[in-house]
Amino acid sequence: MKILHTADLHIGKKIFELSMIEDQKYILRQIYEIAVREQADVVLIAGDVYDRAVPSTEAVSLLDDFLTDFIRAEIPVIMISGNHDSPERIAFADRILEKRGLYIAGNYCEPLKTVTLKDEYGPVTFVCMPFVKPAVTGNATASQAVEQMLSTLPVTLDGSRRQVLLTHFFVTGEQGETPELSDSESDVNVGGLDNVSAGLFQGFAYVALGHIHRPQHIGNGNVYYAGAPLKYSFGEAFNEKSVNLVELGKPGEVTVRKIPLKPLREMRCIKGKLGDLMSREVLEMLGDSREDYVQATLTDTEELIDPIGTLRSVYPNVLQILLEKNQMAEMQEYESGVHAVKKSTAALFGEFYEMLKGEPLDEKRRLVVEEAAREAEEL
Ligand SMILES: [Mn+2]
Repeated sequence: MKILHTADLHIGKKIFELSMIEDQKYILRQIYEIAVREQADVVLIAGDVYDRAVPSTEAVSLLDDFLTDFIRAEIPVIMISGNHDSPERIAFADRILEKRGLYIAGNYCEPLKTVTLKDEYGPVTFVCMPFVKPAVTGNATASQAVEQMLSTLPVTLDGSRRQVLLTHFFVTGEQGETPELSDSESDVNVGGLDNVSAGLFQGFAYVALGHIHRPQHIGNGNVYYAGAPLKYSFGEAFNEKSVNLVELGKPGEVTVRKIPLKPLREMRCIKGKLGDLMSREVLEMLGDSREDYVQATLTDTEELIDPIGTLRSVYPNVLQILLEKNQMAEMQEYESGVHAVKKSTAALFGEFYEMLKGEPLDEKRRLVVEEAAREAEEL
């Protein structure tokens, strides 16, 4: 059985107030095409389907189109809610949709919802464990909640039968190894009561995780975060996004293949003086990449007039401008506050100057300041 695993679609997400819906439409189409090309037998969406509990109308329409494509192609879809989703809204009409091959697990229930599909080796049972706050299950920690939910399962986890789990918790390795995070998981608490050890999932042929946006394997078994299909922050500019194609053979036979995704627009970080970033050489070198989502770090020390407007004339999708001098100033602010008492007036002024200008006082200016400070202190 061929299983396509994705998660953290965050449909409707905005970055820097800009709608990503076009990029999402493009990437979801690509996921659909991969499923068809690879002849996937089922598609798993492991939570955070939408970005918010009450999604925008365009987000709802996009998910509707995405799911309809699969159902028309007779590829079943199994979907659970993540911490960003509203369980009730995600599960709308789920009992009707099941008859057409769309299985949705929204709300927490015990025993967990299961879906059984068959191939030439027999049945494969998919266990749906949507995100839930531990307190709702009557527990203090996510780990206890997960153990309780697993204990009520009508399945045996001795590895003799093929069982696949879909879930959306902060799953760590057996020794507490934490997954590598991105900048776009807005609500991950590392090392807290949210941790769930991958060791709890022994016996599952494959565990399809959502929650962490960087695709990765965690723990000792076949436990994988599919990662988000798109980069949702500039911190992810150098990460590649993908979906997992999982092939289950006889019990015990599992292969996992990462299939890379190619976005409509990349996330690109550029750095330099405003004039240089606008120069013909740089623009020619970038070519079509000028249309990417751009984060520009400007190294100019003098005041700039409307840098974002200027950049936008050649980088239409510039989203963020960082001024290097301000970043340096922020770093120094704390330090100078702490040591202020011990420093001379001239030294303090020197720091103040550097904070504003982004460069230290030169020798000539330093002498002038020292002279002025001495005169003032003698008064
Ligand atoms: Mn997420």
